[in-house]
Amino acid sequence: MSYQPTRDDHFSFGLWTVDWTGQDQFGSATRPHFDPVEVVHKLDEIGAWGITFHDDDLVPFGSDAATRDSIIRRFSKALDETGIVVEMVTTNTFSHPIFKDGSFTSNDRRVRRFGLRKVLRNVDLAAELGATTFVMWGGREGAEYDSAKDVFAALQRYREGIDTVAGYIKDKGYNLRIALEPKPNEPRGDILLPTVGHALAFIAELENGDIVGLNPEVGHEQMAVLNYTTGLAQALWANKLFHIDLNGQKGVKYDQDLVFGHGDLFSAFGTVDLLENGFPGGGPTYTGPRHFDYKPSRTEDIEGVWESAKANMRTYLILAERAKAFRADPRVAEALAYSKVLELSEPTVGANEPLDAFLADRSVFEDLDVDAVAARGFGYVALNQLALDHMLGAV
Ligand code: GLT
Ligand code: MN
Ligand code: MN
Repeated sequence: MSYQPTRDDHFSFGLWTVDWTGQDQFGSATRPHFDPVEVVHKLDEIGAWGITFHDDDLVPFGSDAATRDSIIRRFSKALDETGIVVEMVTTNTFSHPIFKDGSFTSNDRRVRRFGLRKVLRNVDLAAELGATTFVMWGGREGAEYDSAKDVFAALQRYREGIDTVAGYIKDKGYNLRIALEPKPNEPRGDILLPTVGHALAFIAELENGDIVGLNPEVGHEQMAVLNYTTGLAQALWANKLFHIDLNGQKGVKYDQDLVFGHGDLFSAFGTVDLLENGFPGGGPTYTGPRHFDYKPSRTEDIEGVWESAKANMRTYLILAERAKAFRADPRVAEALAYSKVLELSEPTVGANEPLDAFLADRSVFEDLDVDAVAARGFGYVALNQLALDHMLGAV
């Protein structure tokens, strides 16, 4: 197999990903910026389907209206020429110094009002360019010191902000949904909505939560020592998996944004298996874009940037092929049956079993051979080895 991506794979990239110049906290840029129009053409050439961006990635912060219009016109022309789709748009509420204490949750009300206007303006642009997802990553919404933030008030303001944006989307009749992106820390010491679970609990408190879901990122969950695939699964269960950020992370350290699969490969296999094949026992599936939010390493030159972009898609396609083979293998079916994986889909109390009957059923409790049940192994290791064999092609 060639692992050559096509439009049907729905791979998309953030403009800020391939356009990262390598500037970090310890050193200056190792590469120049691209012209966004060139990025659109290059993504088309390597087989991607979509592009995403922050307002400021495309139109520099503070540009006047005429400059903004002409940049957007030029960019749209490149989209038309290539067929590359803008599937998601997001807002930069973290780079400019005004956002040093956050945007929707800054202690300074003037900043909150400015941030809200910046986001609402960007919602209009997202709708104009046909995006269907509006990501909100609150990287600066947090604090370094517990004494610095009234977290109750911060959550009130966060809710106010998101509800206002969601209400605006509804009023305008835009075909857009908001996807919140959790992250535990970096750049703030602690960030609000640090994990998928926190964000789901927050969404449940919103007035307009019906159009608010999640955009979980591999590395962000792994920075919190959590299982990304399990996070995706719970978001799917809640019907809130609106978008994904795929990348790689090696354990608990700074946010690495490596190529997908270049961190925890086994976890990446589980992720692709879930995305491509769904839950073993059925249930909701993810049908959105396969979006990469990675950074081409600072060591790479321009050719290396595009090689690394291709590496994300190639890894995904390899894992997709392997995950399909894993699910189709009769030995896997046997191992799944032995492990009772599918038995978990059966309700614990039967649909037509009154609770009285359940309570009176001596075979469930009094007469159950507890030791015999306890003695039986589940065979999960053998099942997992089959997953590894398939992942490595050792079948
Ligand atoms: C920033 C962050 C990413 C988010 C982007 C969306 S911005 O690059 O590190 O994880 O997805 O705002
Ligand atoms: Mn990241
Ligand atoms: Mn991200």
